[in-house]
Amino acid sequence: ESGITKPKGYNVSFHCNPEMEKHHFGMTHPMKPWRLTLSKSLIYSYGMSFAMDNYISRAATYEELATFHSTDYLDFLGTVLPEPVPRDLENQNPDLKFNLGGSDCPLFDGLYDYCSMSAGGALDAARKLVSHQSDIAIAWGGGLHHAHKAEASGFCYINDIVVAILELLRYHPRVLYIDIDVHHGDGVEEAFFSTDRVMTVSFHKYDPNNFFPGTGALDDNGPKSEQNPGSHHALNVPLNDGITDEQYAMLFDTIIGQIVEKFRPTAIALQCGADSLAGDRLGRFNLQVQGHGACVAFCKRMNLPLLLFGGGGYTPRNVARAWAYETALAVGVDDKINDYIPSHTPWRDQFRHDTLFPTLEQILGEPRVNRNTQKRLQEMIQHVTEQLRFVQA
Ligand code: TV1
Ligand code: CA
Ligand code: ZN
Repeated sequence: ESGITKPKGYNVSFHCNPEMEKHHFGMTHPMKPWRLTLSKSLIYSYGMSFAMDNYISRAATYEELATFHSTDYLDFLGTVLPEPVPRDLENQNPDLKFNLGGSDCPLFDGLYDYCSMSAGGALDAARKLVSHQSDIAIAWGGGLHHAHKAEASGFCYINDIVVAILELLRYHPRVLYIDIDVHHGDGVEEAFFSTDRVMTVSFHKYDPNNFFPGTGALDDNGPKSEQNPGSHHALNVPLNDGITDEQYAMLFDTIIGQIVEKFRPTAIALQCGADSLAGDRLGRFNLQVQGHGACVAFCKRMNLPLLLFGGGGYTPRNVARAWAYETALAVGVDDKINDYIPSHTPWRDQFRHDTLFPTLEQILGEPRVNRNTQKRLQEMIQHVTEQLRFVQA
């Protein structure tokens, strides 16, 4: 009858900033920061705040952002103003500075604040892990994996993941970065191309001509050179449209299991982009909330400090379902979550049945034809196994 209580001897921290959620990329832009508000409402409605340490994160400082980003770029990001007259969306300005101001990465009011708050949440989460105050730290407002050192890309301006992993590396010898967003985690991969202390692995839709960002082929494993300690530490799992929960879980468990055995990470950073769910406005996969969450459950079972980031996710009701379910997995109440909904919750019965696990026809949109063959999946496992022969913890 009582709500969810804090598990003993095991801590989850939840980092968010309501100010971040108020920012707008523009009316038709797919990235909607209010999906964070929607996710948090669902999480709180289930009473999960009582099982976690909840923090309003601060904004990252200029110096913290400069651990990865160039000062030229940060200075420009801090001073550019939104265009007074909105440009035609298709009319891309041909000479964008730092790729800022186009349709993917528009300039909007409070842009610098939005970026520094996203990174602040990720950094706070990383610090809870390194100080052993949390076992799992959650920053759904982070996960902006495309940002480069001196360039915005794909809705991402500041790479909060890189900044947070740099913080983990001050105390951890080896960090495993996993990316289940439907897009390739190119910015994070590139940032750690030349180190053997971070292994990056991204699962994504791959079609070099028709799907952003077009990188992340199976044999893209970083700059190949004898002198580069980072070679073989960038892994990619390029997928086709329509992959199912079963196929994804088989790949994820096999590949991540092998990596953990060989690379022996001391911490895991998992980007949980929810655009890999079925029915996503930009995605192409058939993952259900259960299949997406199974990745979080697998990482949790590794029993290592775990940082969970958000990322993409463009059908807000599904983003909220996935991140609420994954918060429940982190806390350890997923198997009985409906029992915990506080009795005063309005519409309690509606949620109990199908909020987190809607039936197939309500869900997540038209399923796509599955274009992933078992043969191709086996080839990918084979390739990863070969790369791992070069990896020694
Ligand atoms: C404004 C309004 C911007 C409507 C952008 C979809 C829009 C997209 C819009 C869009 C859109 C992309 C490209 C093409 C590169 C461009 C958070 C040559 C309906 C992590 C970023 C995807 C994904 C960028 C981010 C991509 C993340 N797709 N409508 N833009 N140019 N950009 O293809 O990984 O989820 O689509
Ligand atoms: Ca990915
Ligand atoms: Zn994405």
